[in-house]
Amino acid sequence: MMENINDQHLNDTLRKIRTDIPRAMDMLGLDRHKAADAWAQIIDKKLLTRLAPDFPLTITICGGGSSGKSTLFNTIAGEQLSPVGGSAGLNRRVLASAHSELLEKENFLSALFEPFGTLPLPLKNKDELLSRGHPVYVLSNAIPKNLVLLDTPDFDTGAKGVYVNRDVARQALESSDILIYIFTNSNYNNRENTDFISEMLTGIGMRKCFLIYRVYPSFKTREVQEHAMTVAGNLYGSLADQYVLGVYRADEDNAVASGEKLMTLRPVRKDDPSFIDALMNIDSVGIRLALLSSILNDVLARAEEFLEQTKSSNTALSLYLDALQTAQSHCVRQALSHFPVDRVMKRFVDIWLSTDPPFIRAMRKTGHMVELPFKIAARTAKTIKDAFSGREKAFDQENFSEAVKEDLLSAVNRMRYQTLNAQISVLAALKDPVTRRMSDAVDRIRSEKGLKDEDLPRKEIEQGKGAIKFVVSAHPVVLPQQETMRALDWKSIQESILSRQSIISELSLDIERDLTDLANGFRRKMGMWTKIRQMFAALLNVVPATAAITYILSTGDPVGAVGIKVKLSGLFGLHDLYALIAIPATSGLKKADQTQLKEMLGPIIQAWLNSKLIAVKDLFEKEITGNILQIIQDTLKSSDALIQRIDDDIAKCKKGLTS
Ligand SMILES: Nc1nc2c(ncn2[C@@H]2O[C@H](COP(=O)(O)OP(=O)(O)OP(=O)(O)O)[C@@H](O)[C@H]2O)c(=O)[nH]1
Ligand SMILES: [Mg+2]
Repeated sequence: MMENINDQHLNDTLRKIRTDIPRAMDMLGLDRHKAADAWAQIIDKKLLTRLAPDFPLTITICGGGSSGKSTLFNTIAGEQLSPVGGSAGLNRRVLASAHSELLEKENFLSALFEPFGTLPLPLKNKDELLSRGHPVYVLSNAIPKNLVLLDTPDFDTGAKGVYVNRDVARQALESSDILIYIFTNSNYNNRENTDFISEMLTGIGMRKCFLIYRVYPSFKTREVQEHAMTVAGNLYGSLADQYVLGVYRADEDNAVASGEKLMTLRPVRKDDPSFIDALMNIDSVGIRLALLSSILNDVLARAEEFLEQTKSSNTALSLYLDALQTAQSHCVRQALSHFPVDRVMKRFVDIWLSTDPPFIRAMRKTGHMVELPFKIAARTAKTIKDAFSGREKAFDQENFSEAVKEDLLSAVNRMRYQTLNAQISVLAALKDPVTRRMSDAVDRIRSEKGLKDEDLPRKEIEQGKGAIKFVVSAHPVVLPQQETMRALDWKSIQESILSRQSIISELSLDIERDLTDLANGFRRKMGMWTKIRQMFAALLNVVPATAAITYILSTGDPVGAVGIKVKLSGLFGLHDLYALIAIPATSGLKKADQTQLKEMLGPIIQAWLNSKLIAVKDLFEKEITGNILQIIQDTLKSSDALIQRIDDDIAKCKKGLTS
């Protein structure tokens, strides 16, 4: 397993994951926060570096302000290199030190400081460390040749979560291999401090550390040990034994404070070697490989978590797409609440007559055949309309276009509201295949951990309606486009849509063709002209009446309704779409005539509505939803591909590690 860590393929794959995960998260509008950025930093700093396994380990002194970090640094170096003083927060930048043999090696410094993104400069004057700036280095032949020692700024000077030096400290700690944590009696049990260090030690990859307790000489070994164990427990939990390399005490000494002496470090556990011996004997290759493999495992585990988040967001996006398209279907349907039966029928009759075989036309001219005076029939409509009751409303020609306008206006307003709202609320029929998909998506997203409750999609069974109500938050991906749309002049969009109102009532070329095909079809089926006459008689009796009837376009089979029921080709999410043209009881049709009328009108209604449903949907997409739908579809397409690739790459890495 360990040899594989420096494997080139593994490195390349890791590099891909490292760029793909933030890209996927950005693509889906996920907030990367610190988590994903810190993860990427670790990969850059620890896994994608070109360090040879025998490269010296970076050992970093860390601790709260004025805990004695610089004093300890000087103690290890054997001379006063780093400034020490009573006011916490003295050191403002990182100081590195190593043996001259190392520092003189070509490219050593650039490799060492690669994680910092800047080359260090030699320390000229101790005071440089008192102001912020690039890291500096100083030579010290007292430092074991397998180590590079860092002195860091404190991470706790400041107040209320604003720590002046923490970012600099964090950068150094994240790039180091071993930590030396120095604490005092006043801060050993400070959870905020140990939590921060613990994150550095155990966050991604497990690092080992030395504990240095700066303590009053009067403290008994048992007390010192107890306090040190508290610290170790706070840092590593139950794993403390495996990761604490040694515990040392540095007794308070005025000679140290006055700069006359360096610290004296004594092992707390009596069998431990001296601190310097412990440093000298560090198995740097072993520690590096163990660290790299634990970082790699954690990095992959984190990658899987991030990938889960992106998958969940991707699911949420396709759920939103389904909800938006379902909402659009409802609005399109709403725009087609009225059906101009009279207009369609009149045209059909015209087509029928004009496609009559010549001998019938001739007969008609000579009066051998009953004329079909449609105008007269239409006039009777007015007298009949008063007979209708309940939901069956009456419309004449002018009212019809008013009604269409009203339908269209409320449909487009509803569509805009759904598109721009913070959430879509939509009913989906239980029977629709899309409902299953949406329902599964809701379950999957809700089972994800760490999501805010108000953002979670919801579903409720609507008792008695055979439907599920979905409430789906607008996905982050659509927010910018929603903003753009809000800034548009809605009045003029509305006008533009209304100016196209005729697409609902007009007899388009498609419909002309459909009606002609139907006429030919009927003629072929009927054959005998007596039958044809019979049929027209029925039509004439009834068409004026039906012309005045509101038709009901509904989902779900309108069982028991009296009228002409037609199953339409499904709109998105509305597969069970029916149109019903009520036939009033007053029409006086005989049962047989009714059946014939249904046979005749049914296909005409069907052809008309199917073509209108598409026309209105196209209009909505052009004027309202098109851009958002496009953005969602594009994002889904590219994030699907990216997710798949990351999935494969993570699997490849894991396979590489276990083989
Ligand atoms: N009496 C006593 N004072 C010490 C000892 N070690 C350090 N000090 C003093 O504690 C103060 C802080 O020490 P530093 O080494 O500067 O502490 P630091 O952790 O580097 O502090 P910052 O860089 O400000 O974060 C200085 O005045 C030191 O002289 C010790 O063993 N005994
Ligand atoms: Mg210091």
